[in-house]
Amino acid sequence: MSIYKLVYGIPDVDSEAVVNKRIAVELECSDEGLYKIENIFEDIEFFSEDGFLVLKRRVSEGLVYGFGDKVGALNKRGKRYTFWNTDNYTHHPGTDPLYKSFPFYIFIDSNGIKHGVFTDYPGYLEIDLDSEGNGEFTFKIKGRGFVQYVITGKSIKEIVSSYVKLTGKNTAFPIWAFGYQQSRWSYFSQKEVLEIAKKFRSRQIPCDVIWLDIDYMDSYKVFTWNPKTFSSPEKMVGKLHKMGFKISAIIDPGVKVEKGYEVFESGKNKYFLKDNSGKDFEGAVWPGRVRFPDFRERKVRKWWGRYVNEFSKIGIDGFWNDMNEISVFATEKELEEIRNLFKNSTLEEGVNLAIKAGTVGEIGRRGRGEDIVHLDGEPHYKVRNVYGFNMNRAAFEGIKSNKRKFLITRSAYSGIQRYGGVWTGDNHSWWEHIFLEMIRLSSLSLSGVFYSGCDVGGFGGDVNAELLIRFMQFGSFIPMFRNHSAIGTRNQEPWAFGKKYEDILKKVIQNRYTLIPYIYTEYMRGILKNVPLLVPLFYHFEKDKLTYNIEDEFMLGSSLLIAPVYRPGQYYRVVYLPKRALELNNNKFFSKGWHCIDAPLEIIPYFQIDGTIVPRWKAMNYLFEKEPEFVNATVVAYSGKAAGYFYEDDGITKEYKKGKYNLYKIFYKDGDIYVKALKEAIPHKSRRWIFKVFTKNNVETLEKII
Ligand code: MIG
Repeated sequence: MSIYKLVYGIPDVDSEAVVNKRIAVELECSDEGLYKIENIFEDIEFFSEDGFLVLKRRVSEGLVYGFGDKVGALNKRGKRYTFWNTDNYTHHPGTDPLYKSFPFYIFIDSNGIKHGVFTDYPGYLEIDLDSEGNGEFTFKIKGRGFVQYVITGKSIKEIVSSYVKLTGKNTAFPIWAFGYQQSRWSYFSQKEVLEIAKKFRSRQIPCDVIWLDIDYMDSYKVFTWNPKTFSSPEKMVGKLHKMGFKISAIIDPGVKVEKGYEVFESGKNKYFLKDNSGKDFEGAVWPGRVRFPDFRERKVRKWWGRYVNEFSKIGIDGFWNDMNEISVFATEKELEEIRNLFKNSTLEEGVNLAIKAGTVGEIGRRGRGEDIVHLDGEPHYKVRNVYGFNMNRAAFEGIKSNKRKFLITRSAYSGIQRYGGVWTGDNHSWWEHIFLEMIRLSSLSLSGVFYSGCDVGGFGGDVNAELLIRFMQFGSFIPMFRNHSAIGTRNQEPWAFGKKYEDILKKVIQNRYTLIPYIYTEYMRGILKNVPLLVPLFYHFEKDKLTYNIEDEFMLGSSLLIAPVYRPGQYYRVVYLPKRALELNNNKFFSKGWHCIDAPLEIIPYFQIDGTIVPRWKAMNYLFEKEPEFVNATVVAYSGKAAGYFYEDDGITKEYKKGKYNLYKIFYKDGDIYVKALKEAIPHKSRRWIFKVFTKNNVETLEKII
């Protein structure tokens, strides 16, 4: 395993994605850029053209995975992607660019030899993965130079973990981040928020987190509360906490231009991005006229971080950083252009212009590279893709607490895992998006982000009962299980479609809660060992080449395989199993290979791989409601042997970093259960464990105090 650093041209901006610079071996590139690394690839051309630098590389046959949550197939070969963080609220399977930039991919050649390539450039970047079909990859940047890290390794696991070592370990989320979460744009008042909370408790539908979208603010001014609709936020938060909820509030980067508004006054002419004339750059977003903090500057992060910290003090438990691509609806200049265009136009032209007007802002355009200047003088096009990264970082660095932070961001760059997690942005209540999100979340994991989620139920458009159930079934097996939807769309809380569907959804959510000991164990072991939680099948079964193109199944941890239903009217699923496994709805064994599995509406097929033990407990209404008295564990031991893990810590502080946790390995062999404490650094509460053991011809129950 090695990491090589290649330098092309004269890189003059630092993305700060790489934290562990020493582990890379620097290799020299000749002037022509002709280069070879252990016969992996061959650089054939390197030239500059109209302000762009272009590198062409010959590659062998092979598959390509990664690139964060970019859309497209799991295997990205044959596509061309642009890295230019963009707010696209109507994205579909062909849309590019999107919110985030993770220019990291893993290459698997036809002999199974693997390597990873991380192109570290935070400005405008295009990567063409052989879209011409002539065996060439092209890397093109707007700028003077870039750095590339090439990671070799024996396995995909090794390459992912090296990449994470290079770009930084994942910061651990608190255990409640694995509970169910309810959001909507928006719950419009504290009254409505409390009503939603009460509904969860009275219906006994488990829920841990409630989210506040932009309407909690006063005129969308960041770090304020609407005095009418959220007149006593502290009381509201207190009540929610008493009921066992955590609260996560949205933060937008644009600061409203308003005389006397403190955030604006303290930031103006000092902390905001500039335009070409040296004045603060202005754009229009939700609050109207806004200016944007330059989060790349440490002093700006400190200034912003203090506000986040202050704001959190009434008990806000987490934040989501939105609109940080940055998304700008329009600038004065653009509005002026559009106005001119509309003058003297015919009706027909007007329609076309209106369509164009709709594209003012981020959608479909590559502008604003030239008209924004950063405080250190860098043009925006060289550093755009780390804007959201640094906004999330400002919150991470600013919140003073010994607790783990709960921060997610929509825009991100490689290395974001050090400061938080991500969600995939504005998907739709479309069947296609269940499928798409499986691929996006799997690819995010390969790109180093272990806590990720998508808007479950779909953000845009109206969901229907069947789609909501299938989306929620899928959502119950992803790291962040958050139902969220857009303003003006149909409500999609678990009770939104009446009793019959509510009952099904309640069970779906409860099933998630029964799995928390397993999910948390796998997540925390992954944090410690740089292993992602949700992964494509090939991550754990890379010797099985058939898994390389399976994109509608995934693994949650190393023991559970999930096969969501993602088309309407489908009451079965064709599933590929890379190993014998137990289907957990009907407790039936299936051998390695292809199977058709029953999936009536209330069932999502999911499997426990043979040879594993999965700890579970009884569902609860929220995570710290009560200490579970016993643990149920499923032992799948067709051939008489199985093993699994159980991890425990306080779930909320950073003490795990100092090794304050317990980790047990549990074995089943010769008809009995054995436990080995791999680490026991905190007091352990003994519990009754009830093991349900599935062997070839038998099911039995064993008990043990652990
Ligand atoms: O312009 O805050 O992706 O989750 O609900 C839309 C309102 C702004 C976009 C986010 C979405 C959020 C919405 N926001």
